[in-house]
Amino acid sequence: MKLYSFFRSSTAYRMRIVLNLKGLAHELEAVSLPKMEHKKAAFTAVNPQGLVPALVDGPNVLVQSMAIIEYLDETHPEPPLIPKAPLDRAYVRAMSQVIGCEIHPLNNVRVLNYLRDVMKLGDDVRQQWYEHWIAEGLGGLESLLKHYGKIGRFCFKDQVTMADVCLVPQVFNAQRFNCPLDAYPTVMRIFENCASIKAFADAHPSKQKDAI
Ligand SMILES: N[C@@H](CCC(=O)N[C@@H](CS)C(=O)NCC(=O)O)C(=O)O
Repeated sequence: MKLYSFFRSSTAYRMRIVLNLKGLAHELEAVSLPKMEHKKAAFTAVNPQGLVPALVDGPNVLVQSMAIIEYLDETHPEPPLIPKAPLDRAYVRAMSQVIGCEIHPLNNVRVLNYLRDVMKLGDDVRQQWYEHWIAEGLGGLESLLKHYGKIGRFCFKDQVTMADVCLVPQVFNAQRFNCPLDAYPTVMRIFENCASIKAFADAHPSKQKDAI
């Protein structure tokens, strides 16, 4: 397999964690977002949407990190990243989607660039925007994790799932943008528990060859 990745991309970070957890051999092809390589023909030939990650598996190219996670979980079931029982599956998908649908898209590079280049908003306002959606999203996640009472060491009992795979890169991003995180002790405990697992540690942006 080949993963098109940028070290700081949180969606590519999700993919690196999953490939490591499942022990799947892969090569990494770096696509620099600051250099706009994701919009150049060499990459749009792979993913016409011009977003990382993209995963090449044999003759097939897969896009959208959460769809790829589900694909890898179906084709390489061990260790499972989505539980078996329908209610548990819905719970794990829901926790994942809080991050994947309600935080990440609002704070993505192209959104921040649009706020700067088209809306002409300064750094302070863009930081306020970033922190607001982190607070909304992680605050919601913290409440939901407590509400459902399914947490153990991880979002779902003591089993690493897609929800943890989404949580860790999102917290990394929030830390990178100096967002206050004290209000989310459950999220942060899960984040720390994941950090001690090699598959997560090896996927960390600072460990990547393209880190700048
Ligand atoms: N929903 C997509 C989002 C992919 C995405 O937005 N990737 C970001 C990096 S985390 C990207 O390529 N951004 C480039 C840009 O915004 O121009 C997924 O989960 O794969």
